[in-house]
Amino acid sequence: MKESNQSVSRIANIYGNHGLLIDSDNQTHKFMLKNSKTKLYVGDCIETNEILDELTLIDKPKKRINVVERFDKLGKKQIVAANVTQLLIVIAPEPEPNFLLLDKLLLVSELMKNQASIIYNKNDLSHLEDNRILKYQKLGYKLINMSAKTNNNFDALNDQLMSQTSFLVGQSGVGKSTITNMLLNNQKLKTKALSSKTNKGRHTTSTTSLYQINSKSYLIDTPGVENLHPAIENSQDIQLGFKEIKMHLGNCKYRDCIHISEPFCSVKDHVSKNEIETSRYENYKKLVVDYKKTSNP
Ligand SMILES: Nc1nc2c(ncn2[C@@H]2O[C@H](COP(=O)(O)OP(=O)(O)OP(=O)(O)O)[C@@H](O)[C@H]2O)c(=O)[nH]1
Ligand SMILES: [Mg+2]
Ligand SMILES: [Zn+2]
Repeated sequence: MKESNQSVSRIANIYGNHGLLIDSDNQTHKFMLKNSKTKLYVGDCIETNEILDELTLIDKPKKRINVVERFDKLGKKQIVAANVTQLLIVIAPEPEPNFLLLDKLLLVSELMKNQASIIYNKNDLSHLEDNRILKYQKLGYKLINMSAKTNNNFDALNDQLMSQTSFLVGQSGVGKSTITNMLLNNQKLKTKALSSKTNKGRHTTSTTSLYQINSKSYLIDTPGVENLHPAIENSQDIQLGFKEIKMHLGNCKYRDCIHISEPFCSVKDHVSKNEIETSRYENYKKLVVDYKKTSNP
């Protein structure tokens, strides 16, 4: 038995009412919930007086700072992880980036008031020259240009992880688990080659797991999470996820302008002057239309 004075552990994974937790010394222990009705998520913080070698009984988690949500197969909201401080959105030359998904993930992050960075992985396959990607740097997002395969620029990634609970997201096959493996060195996770026929990634990671990188840094690897759910209350919230739109709010004629068909719209004005990228504005419109479809079926 290990005695520790009210130290905080984090939930690493959960299967029903049991799973693994990581204590403050990066040791993994089995736990079981005292009450199977208690809601517990990966990333939850637990105050533990004593950690037992065999099985630690858990009462309830500490108050969460936030949760990451997605839709399950039936379209129901589901919590994927808790207490995340940054989203690391992974893209790669292969599979071909989905920019609508990238903008949606940036929206998720902005609404969570998290910081977001973009990882361009697999730069061994293709140099980062794509203006569609480089433009995100101009918007103020950090862009980490790296290769998990050749270990290129891993220091930049390590710096970005310091004292954060980072949530790796992105299309299946971009290399999230490979990046996690590089960071962990020894704890090998499963990764699988892209399907050669379609070049699409296979869903190899099937559960969400938290890993400790060092005493203050944690990383959450998830299966391709294309159905992450932004915490939108109404369509007005979507503009808050686009920095270059947000900076013009309040300058349109109508206070509740959503910048689609209204006259005297400052946002549309900046789009027509090419001061707001058309592709970003088009994605903004798609997200508004999509949201309206799902909220008023
Ligand atoms: N050339 C190259 N291949 C890479 C790199 N990183 C990952 N891969 C390959 O890309 C494929 C998919 O990697 P994974 O790490 O399984 O991708 P993932 O994002 O975890 O995918 P899901 O778990 O399905 O969401 C594997 O064949 C990796 O070897 C890289 O930097 N360069
Ligand atoms: Mg994976
Ligand atoms: Zn407007």
